Amino acid sequence: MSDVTDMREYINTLEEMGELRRFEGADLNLEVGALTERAAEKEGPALLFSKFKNYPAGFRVISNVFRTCRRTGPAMGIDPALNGVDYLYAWRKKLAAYKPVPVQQVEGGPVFENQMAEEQVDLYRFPVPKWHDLDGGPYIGTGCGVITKDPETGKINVGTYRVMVQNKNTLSVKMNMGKHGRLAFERARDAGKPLPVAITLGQGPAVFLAAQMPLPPDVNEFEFAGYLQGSPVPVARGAVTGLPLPANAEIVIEGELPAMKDEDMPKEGPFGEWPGYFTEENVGETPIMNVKRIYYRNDPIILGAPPLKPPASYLPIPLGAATLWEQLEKAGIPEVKGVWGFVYGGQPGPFTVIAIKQRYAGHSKQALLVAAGARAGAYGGKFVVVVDDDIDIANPADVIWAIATRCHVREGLDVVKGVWASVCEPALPPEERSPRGYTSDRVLIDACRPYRWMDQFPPVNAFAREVKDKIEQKWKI
Ligand SMILES: Cc1cc2nc3c(=O)[nH]c(=O)nc-3n(C[C@H](O)[C@H](O)[C@H](O)COP(=O)(O)O)c2cc1C
Ligand SMILES: [Mn+2]
Repeated sequence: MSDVTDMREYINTLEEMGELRRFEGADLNLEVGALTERAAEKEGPALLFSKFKNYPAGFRVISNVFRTCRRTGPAMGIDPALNGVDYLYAWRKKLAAYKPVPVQQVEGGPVFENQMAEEQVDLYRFPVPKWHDLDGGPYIGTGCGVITKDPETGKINVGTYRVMVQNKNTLSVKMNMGKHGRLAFERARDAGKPLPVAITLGQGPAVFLAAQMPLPPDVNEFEFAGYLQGSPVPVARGAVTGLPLPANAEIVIEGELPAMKDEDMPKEGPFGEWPGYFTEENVGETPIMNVKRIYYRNDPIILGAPPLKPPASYLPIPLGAATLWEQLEKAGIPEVKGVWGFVYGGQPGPFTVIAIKQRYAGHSKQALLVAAGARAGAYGGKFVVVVDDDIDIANPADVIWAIATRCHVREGLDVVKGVWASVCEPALPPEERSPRGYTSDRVLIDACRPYRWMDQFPPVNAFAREVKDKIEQKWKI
């Protein structure tokens, strides 16, 4: 298998695996977004689009790239034969063993094959699909990485924030409150200065995966991407910003975020977001970027990773559940056998499931309480379910069966009020939305067999899987 350190090597790998479908002449307005959604629903191949009407034939868009473990594995150094909770476990182990792989400083590189400077800058020269039918503008940045340097700490950050074209040389960059790029912007603004920024729009797959992960502030996402791909990310110094630009990227934009007050920030959105709804158009929330220069490879490829209505997603599994799993163990919850989410973005999301092997009375409630409050479980959480370890937590039918049959409702349900919420929480009443942030409530569901009389709980009326596998082998049904 070839290396996967840039988008083109990755495309070759996908092609060798029979995991890529090419389309020529698809309509950017109607077809690309719908095909991406349908392919994600079917867990179909990655889609590579070219020959858009009114654009140079070689300008391309790729989407539905990370939808399966088989395709995401080679991009993050995980065995692509693994699936479900086994893949998540391997990922959790890899995450825990993280060692930074410093970037490789280079001069020049493929991304510098073409450029537009100052008044030549024209973002409309790149094909951008309408990802969801009610999107408020062309979202050029979905599978992107926004590169900033914190003016106080000097730390480089790469984050995926949605990026909308405002006009030919202005973008909106929706870095939400508390995100690392936003903190850098606010610190620069406090000092009355613009924040230099660069955005990569198509890059090695590991750079995107690192950019969209909720990593701690001291982790440099380029170094994390180097760890994922097993080799340093080559970066060149940006002429306009001095920032490290991935030299083998497809397109990199350089410019600055002016020190604009919130109330002056222009309209952005709506946009179809990961919980499966459009977020409203917002005014006065989203910083803008004045674009000074665009670099791009010959026949550049934009990586599209639009959020989709669940269970479709831009990711194969809830990778963020690995972080919650780690946090549960760090908080001292023993015998956690797996963590999952059914509605997820970078975090396990509003329907989180934990499997434990019960060891003592109160063990399951303790797991619920920690999951509802731990950083990775709190943000965007809503329902937290704990089940015994015979339940297949990646299978919603099995989880519902456990809730339906094992939860003793009077003892097993709790509501916790006023927990840290995501801006994407659709059910938050308008009067509870505040510029100072939001909170929402959590439902804790104990769907484990009640510990104190567990030995009297009726046995499950199904043969063990191994027994069935063996007999099936013999009789071939
Ligand atoms: C397609 C996509 C779009 C995203 N859009 C946003 C966004 O608009 N604003 C935001 O704050 N986070 C967004 N995220 C989530 C961030 O990438 C994620 O929280 C990441 O950890 C942020 O990096 P940071 O922790 O370095 O700030 C998006 C993620 C993906 C994959
Ligand atoms: Mn970060």
